[in-house]
Amino acid sequence: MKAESSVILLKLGGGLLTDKNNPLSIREDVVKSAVKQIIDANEKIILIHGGGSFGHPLAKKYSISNGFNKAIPNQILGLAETHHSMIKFNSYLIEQLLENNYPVLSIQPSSIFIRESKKILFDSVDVLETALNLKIMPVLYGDILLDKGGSFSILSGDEIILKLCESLKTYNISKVVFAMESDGLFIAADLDGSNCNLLTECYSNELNDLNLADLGQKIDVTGGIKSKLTHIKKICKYKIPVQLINGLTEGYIYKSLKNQKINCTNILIND
Ligand code: IP8
Repeated sequence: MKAESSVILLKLGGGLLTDKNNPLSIREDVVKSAVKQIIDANEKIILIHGGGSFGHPLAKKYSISNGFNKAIPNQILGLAETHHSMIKFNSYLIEQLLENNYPVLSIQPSSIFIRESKKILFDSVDVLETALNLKIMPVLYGDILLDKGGSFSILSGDEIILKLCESLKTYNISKVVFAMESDGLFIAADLDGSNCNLLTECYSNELNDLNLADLGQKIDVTGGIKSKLTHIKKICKYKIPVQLINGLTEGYIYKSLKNQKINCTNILIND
């Protein structure tokens, strides 16, 4: 079927919504502000959020991303706990949206994505598109990922975005927005990386030549800035522009959703 309407994929980073230094702690003011901006923008959105202090510390403790390992005590229980912790975080966000009378549908990624060898399988795109048709915002999140080979790993929000870019049928993705705790990608201006400048605009064919500064802020089992760049390159292959914005700057989520000018990183597509 031909794509008729467009949708924005918005990822709210886990580091933005939670306090990564304190396990299981939500930055309530940040979540409330993000929710208000999403509601005010009133656009068609699929919302994806990261794990932050609900996902990463547990995933790390039980070495979930490295798969099944008999030597790790209680690893399977830890897998279940990691998933449940994400549900608790997700429920908080969902409640904020519903309290503001905004129709949302929480979709459990570990129930609709599965790994088979190196591939991640996903065939529930109709659920998301039907929700969008009904003016319901689907909400997904980084989760555990079961593997048909008898193991498991972590499914990051960024990987979910990639699968959606590959799979949406009746919706065009007009852009992917990553709301983070920094203004975007930074270019190292000198060799030791002590000086860096915000990259405000760049074409997708220039992504391989960037001398990115790694501001290395986190314990992130799904990989920091390098893995973000890898995902961005893959998204651009689908001819979808990407915007990296600071979700802590007042009004930026709203402005991004409304295509208003902001100080951020814009990755544009070459014709
Ligand atoms: O924060 C990771 O998702 P991400 C999810 O999008 C877990 O990388 C469970 C650690």
